[in-house]
Amino acid sequence: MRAGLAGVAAAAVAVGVAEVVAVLTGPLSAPLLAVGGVVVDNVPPAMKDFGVAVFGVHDKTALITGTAILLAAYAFGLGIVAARWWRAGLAGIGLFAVIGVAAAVTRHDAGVTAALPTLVGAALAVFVLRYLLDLTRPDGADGPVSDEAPTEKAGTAPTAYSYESRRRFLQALGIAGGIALVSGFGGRLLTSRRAVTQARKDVVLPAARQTAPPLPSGVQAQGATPFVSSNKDFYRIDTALYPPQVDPSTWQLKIHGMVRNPITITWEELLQRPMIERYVTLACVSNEVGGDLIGNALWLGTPIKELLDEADPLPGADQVVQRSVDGWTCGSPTAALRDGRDALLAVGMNGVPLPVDHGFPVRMVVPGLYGYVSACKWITEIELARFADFDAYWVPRGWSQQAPIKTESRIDTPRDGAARSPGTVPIAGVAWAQHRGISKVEVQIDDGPWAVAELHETASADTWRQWSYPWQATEGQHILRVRATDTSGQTQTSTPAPPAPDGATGWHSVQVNVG
Ligand SMILES: Nc1nc2c(c(=O)[nH]1)N[C@H]1C(S)=C(S)[C@@H](COP(=O)(O)O)O[C@H]1N2
Ligand SMILES: [Mo]
Repeated sequence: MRAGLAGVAAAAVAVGVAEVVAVLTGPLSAPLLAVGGVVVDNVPPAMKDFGVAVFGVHDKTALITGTAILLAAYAFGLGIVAARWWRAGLAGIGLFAVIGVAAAVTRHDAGVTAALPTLVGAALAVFVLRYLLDLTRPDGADGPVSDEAPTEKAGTAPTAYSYESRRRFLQALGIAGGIALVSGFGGRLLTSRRAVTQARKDVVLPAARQTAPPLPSGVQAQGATPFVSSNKDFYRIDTALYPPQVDPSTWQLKIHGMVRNPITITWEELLQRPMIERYVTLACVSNEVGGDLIGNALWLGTPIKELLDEADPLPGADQVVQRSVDGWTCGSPTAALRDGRDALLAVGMNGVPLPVDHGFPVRMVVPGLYGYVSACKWITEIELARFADFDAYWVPRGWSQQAPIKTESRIDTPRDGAARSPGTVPIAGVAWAQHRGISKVEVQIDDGPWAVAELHETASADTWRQWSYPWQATEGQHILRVRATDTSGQTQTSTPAPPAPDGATGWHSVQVNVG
């Protein structure tokens, strides 16, 4: 037990101090985040249907916690082994170092310095473990922990622990724990102070040459989700365990590949370009039927079409590959980005610079395409290519190369399992078919006929549309269903499909108890 605790304490000091070193070498070079990042990038495609494929905030916390628990278990065992056979303990720490270093230096754009946090941590772990283990020697046992493999005699040493030896051990354990906590949290704090928060505060967004038309007064259906999602409530999905910190003063966008005129533009140059403001509803392909991985915001940005026209893509360049500073990629059809839709290289979200979590300083926003094929955050590179020649991040992981957003609808009120009194019960929700637009929403009560819901006004075909329906509810348990039709005349299919490979289908339904 004591030896196990010594192992855990040594690992905690290693991880904590590594966080301090990582203040200099970058947050992703700290062993926990580095290993977590490797896990994120290597989740087997077979797990894609469990929604692991896109990492929301909760998946990230779970992943880091899980990695930490595994490490603690490993360190506990290592302490016990090391108490009997020191060299095996050393080898165990060596293995930890190899894994941590390998993970850190293979992260996108990592230099050799990314190895430092793990190396410093591992070296300290050796000393801490040795020191603590020596304190765990029972009184009367001679010398330090054995360097040799255990012999028959090992373990037969006297086992009397005096009060004094226990006190010394616990004291040392406490000090090690304190060092781990202070360095771990201190390192994190210093890292966050190096973040781009201040640079973001200093940004003054240019005025839009063309502002979005004011929202019609009737966009909001009572009981439906807010028509404009606040930045705080806007869903967040990405593979970044620590959001990339990109200083606008050093930001650049390179447009190259199959183009006649490669272009590189800086932040200053980008802000000089004509900006427009548009409401666009983003949606995640991993959204389940009825799910909330969808949000609508007012984006400020420059039309990507104009930049692409200047770069002048070569014939055959049917894919616009977007790459973020952390190496993530997505690919959109070149035709979609040049067909006149409001595809933006965006710098503003709901009147403020992009939040760091949503891609500060620059991201793409493309009406009508799922986020994983169009909405690159922290973008730094655009490469014209052929779909036949390049698969972006999620494609080898089991998702389609091309993924236009499917026509979908959702009931926001009543919630599933809600109770209501008989009489008029408002049903309301949202429907979306970005860039085509919604033309009809229908509601079905139990197995009754489909009834046409009232469609509320909306900003454009690129935004979701709210709907409502006054239901004359009768006593009993009822199932409410919704389906939408887009302006191309397509009605949502009733056939349920999971999110992979190109978006979920099926009708959203809720159960309501009236009584
Ligand atoms: N750099 C980067 N950009 C990214 C992703 C990512 O993992 N990394 N995820 C994409 C996905 S899957 C979606 S749905 C949208 C979500 O954007 P949001 O987090 O601003 O809502 O971002 C896209 N852009
Ligand atoms: Mo997504």
